[in-house]
Amino acid sequence: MLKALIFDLDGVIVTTEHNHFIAWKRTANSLGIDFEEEHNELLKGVSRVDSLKKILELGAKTISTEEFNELLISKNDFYVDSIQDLNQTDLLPGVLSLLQEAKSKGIKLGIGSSSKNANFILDKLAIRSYFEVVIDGNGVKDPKPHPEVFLNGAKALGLSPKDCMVFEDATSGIAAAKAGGFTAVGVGNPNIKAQADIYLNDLTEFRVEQYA
Ligand code: B16
Ligand code: MG
Repeated sequence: MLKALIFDLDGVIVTTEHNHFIAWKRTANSLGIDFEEEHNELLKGVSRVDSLKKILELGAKTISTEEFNELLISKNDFYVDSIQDLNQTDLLPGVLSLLQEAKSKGIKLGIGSSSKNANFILDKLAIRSYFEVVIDGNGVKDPKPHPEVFLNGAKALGLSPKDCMVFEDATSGIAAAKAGGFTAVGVGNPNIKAQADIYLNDLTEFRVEQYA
């Protein structure tokens, strides 16, 4: 029985993935590393620290801890600057109506994001009040593909993973959802179609009554 929907944020609720890409491309290029959309696919849903590690691997580069930490700060400053004007019109198709419908049917709602900027983004989008729990990159020890972020979400909602659906746009997130025993719904990224339990082009395709 479906009791809760847990949403990834970047790429499912809002298209901030392109902003992450531009910010990481700038960081990678400053290190002399080529970075294109196909490389960015590997970073979707991946924590900030692990993303920079992957970029360094890609360029077979080693840097000091000090430089590593400075790059994390400058990437985030650039990224946060680029999303200052984010607002409710930036929500992906079907998000608002799905949140409203689920809420009216008594289905609980949560966020399970790797992003440390999740609350800032939810406030910009003016949808924070829909969610009973927001688990983000600040409260998680093991990032996606580890299931911790979603398991913490289910626990905070007082539910078992089998009663929750997880909506994700990234390989790491689908892997995390499946490892945690959730139904993994892939959204808007054809690369994860085969990996997900259910696949939707966007959230307008999801029918609550089919599962509730
Ligand atoms: P931040 P999600 C993830 O958010 C993004 O997909 C990923 O590209 C980003 O590196 C990660 O958050 C960390 O974000 O730098 O803002 O803490 O898709 O899990 O909602
Ligand atoms: Mg995502």
